[in-house]
Amino acid sequence: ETKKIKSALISVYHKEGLDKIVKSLNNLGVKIYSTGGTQSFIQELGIEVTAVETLTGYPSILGGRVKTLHPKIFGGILGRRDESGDIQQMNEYDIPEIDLIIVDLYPFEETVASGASHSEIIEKIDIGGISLIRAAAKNYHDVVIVPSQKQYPKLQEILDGKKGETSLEDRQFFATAAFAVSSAYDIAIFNYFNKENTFQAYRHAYDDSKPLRYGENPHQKGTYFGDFNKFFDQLHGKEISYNNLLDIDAAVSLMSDFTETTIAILKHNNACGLASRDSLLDAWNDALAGDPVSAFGGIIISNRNISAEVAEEINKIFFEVIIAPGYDEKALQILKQKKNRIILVQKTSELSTLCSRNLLDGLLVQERDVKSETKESLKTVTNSAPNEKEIEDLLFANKIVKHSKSNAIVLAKNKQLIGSGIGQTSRVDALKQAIAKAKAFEFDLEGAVMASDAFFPFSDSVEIAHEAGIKAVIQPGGSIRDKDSIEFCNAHQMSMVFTGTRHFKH
Ligand code: 93A
Repeated sequence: ETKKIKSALISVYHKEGLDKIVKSLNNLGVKIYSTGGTQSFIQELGIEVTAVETLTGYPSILGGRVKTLHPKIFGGILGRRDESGDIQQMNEYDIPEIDLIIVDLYPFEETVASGASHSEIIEKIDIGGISLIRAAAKNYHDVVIVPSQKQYPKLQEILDGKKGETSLEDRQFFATAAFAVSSAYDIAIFNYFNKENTFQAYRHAYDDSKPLRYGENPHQKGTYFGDFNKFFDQLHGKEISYNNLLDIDAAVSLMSDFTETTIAILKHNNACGLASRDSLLDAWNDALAGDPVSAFGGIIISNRNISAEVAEEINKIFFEVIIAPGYDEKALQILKQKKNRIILVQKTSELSTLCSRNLLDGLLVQERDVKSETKESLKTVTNSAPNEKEIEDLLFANKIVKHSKSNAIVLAKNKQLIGSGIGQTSRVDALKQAIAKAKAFEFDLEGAVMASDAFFPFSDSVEIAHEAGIKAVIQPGGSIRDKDSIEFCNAHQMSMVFTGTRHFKH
């Protein structure tokens, strides 16, 4: 629904960049209301502006701490233009509609960073501005909110290119920006107040916070902020730990790429065993065979319900956590024999599309790696192409390598993980580790396939793979020396496919 801006309230701390906006507003005949310093700035441009005091009938009081906080202003923002009751009250109390709010908040963080005194910092907690932002964003159906200078270019475009007309989509875009600004602002204030950086302070607000017994190590405190119950029902076992959560997250992500009957065993967030089979029992046996040593104390994830028969086998080893969509009653009885064992029913695999982590006292955010390769996304780059069975294994290995810590190499055969090298500083080391593991558990590498999470910088990897008996390779490609690896494969009857997609995971 298109709306035309007819009136605006401007209250900004930093005035730079505002002149152009004000001139455009003036050209469109928009009525402008404004606060103290902003009002003077606009007047100096020779543009007509009404002081908020004229509107409210109150002067700016308490040292400017109360200047816009008034029903005439908030009524003008929050009044719904299509609700007869609101319209009636706005007429009754002589409240003008305010269609556009431009705010630039008191610089709280900058004031903290400047080493200002506590009282100076407290003064810089913007109340009126944040209220204007939230009110206007709440009524985005009727009002345009520009919550910081960052949105000036988009507003300018609307004023100059669209004669001040906005679509509902435009207003929703601004409202989203508004809540981003207001929430970040409040987080900055919270961080200032939470000087001790205690978990306790966080718990005031997060319903879903779960204090953990400790963090990654017993001397570190830890808390999980999130809704574990959204994903799982815990049927049995001890309290979930920080490291359990890391593994559970990794397991759920990994399994989301498998649709066939599959079991994976993870240790330290990486798969150490994984097999896809027609029967779950076979999947278990072959997942375990991948690395029975690492499996000790690991976590198990299945994408099929656990039967008594499978539970009987799983019960033979020591593990921390088991995740499955469900358990047969008898299976549950068997698995519950160990008091501490964490038994989880997975209810959903829908993880948020964005992932974040903390570093350098900041936040690093990215989209989740949800890209997965299919037969169609493979490009054969060697003279010989992989056969059908090899293609299956290549795609299978590629799914595992995507979820393994970089640098990673995964070796697979008959949809079984038979060796992997994980978290190595060189790709060759990852490959050597993968081969060593496969050999340690007496796998015959003849006819196995190799997947790499990123390209091979040199031909050494394919050379080592060839020596081990590997016949087919999957990798993203894209190295300036791809040719060297391809030529070596051609000379040694190996096939190689490129996916074009790198799957780093750090
Ligand atoms: O002290 S406030 O929290 N009280 C208010 O009522 C109020 N209204 C707007 N600060 C308030 N503002 C802020 O004033 C705006 O967010 C903006 O940062 C600043 C603009 O003041 P001036 O126009 O006087 O320079």
